[in-house]
Amino acid sequence: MTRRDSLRRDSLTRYLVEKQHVDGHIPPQLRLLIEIVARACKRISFAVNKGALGEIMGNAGSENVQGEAQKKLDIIANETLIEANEWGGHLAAMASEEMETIYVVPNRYPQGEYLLLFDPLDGSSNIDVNVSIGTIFSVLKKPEGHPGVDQSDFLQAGCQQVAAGYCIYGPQTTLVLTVGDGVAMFTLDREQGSFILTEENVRIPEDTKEFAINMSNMRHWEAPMQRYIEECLQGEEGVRGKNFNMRWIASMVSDVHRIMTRGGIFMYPWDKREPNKPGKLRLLYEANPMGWLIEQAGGAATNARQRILDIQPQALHERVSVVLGSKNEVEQVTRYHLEADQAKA
Ligand code: P6P
Repeated sequence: MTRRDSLRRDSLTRYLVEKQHVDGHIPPQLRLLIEIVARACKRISFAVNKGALGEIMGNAGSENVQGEAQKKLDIIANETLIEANEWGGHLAAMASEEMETIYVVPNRYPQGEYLLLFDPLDGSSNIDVNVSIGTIFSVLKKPEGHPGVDQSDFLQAGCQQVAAGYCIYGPQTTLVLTVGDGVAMFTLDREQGSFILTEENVRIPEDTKEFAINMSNMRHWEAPMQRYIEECLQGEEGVRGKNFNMRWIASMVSDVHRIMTRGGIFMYPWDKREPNKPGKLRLLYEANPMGWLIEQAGGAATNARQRILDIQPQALHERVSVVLGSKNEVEQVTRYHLEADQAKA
């Protein structure tokens, strides 16, 4: 490797240009979209990092479509993504956890062929306690064959995504991205103001000894989920023959980033507190983008019974159970649920 190569740190722009020209993997409009989302995430990162100095902490005094209290930063992040993307000519519409209906690009701007979905600031309950949070995004192509755009255009299975990623606002601000040929990580260089490629071809170990779940809900889970966790807790004396460690940050982006970095399994299962809800997390702008990233890194993602990316959405803010991470552990949890279903049948 020459000195120049050893010093070379590809920027996000260079990485995307090479994907566009060298691999022919992403069209110019999709490259533009990803770069604009990255710039919006950079602005969100600067706002988040201001903390109490920025008059941006605490609740906004409003609720989102989920009935959850909105943080001031939830609204700032949402508006940042809308304003950054609406004029560029690459989008037809956007959907957000913070907006009940889709946001159609105003007629005063050129219309594009892509749909952008996002959770603008996931884990925002952690903002006031200075724990890492993040932005999650997913990109679909608008279905052809009809003029205009409506909510039904967003109801596509996760396997239809053309790009997905998240940006974690922690000790470092890191953008994690896939366009369908593996996962790359870009760390924000605050001096230059640009995202620099710091990891390529991310791989998740197929086995793990670390699980992430909110244990306080254990009594509410289905029996197969209780069985899996009980076996983990039995450690090397139990049927698993190994000791497990537990993590729960209550910030999906942070828990997923740990898994992308060193493996693990993350679960947010159905529970009987709200039996009509399949889970807490949202399919279109949380489970689908995270599920694709995990699969692209060699992991697996199911709703405890089927592959998340195969689920056909019925509603924009549809919820789903989530089991994702190291392949062999996800398969074990899924197998327990399917065996329990068969035993009931
Ligand atoms: P709980 C954050 O509100 C979130 O949507 C995910 O980021 C996180 O994994 C989960 O909810 C935490 O939920 O019930 O443990 O607070």
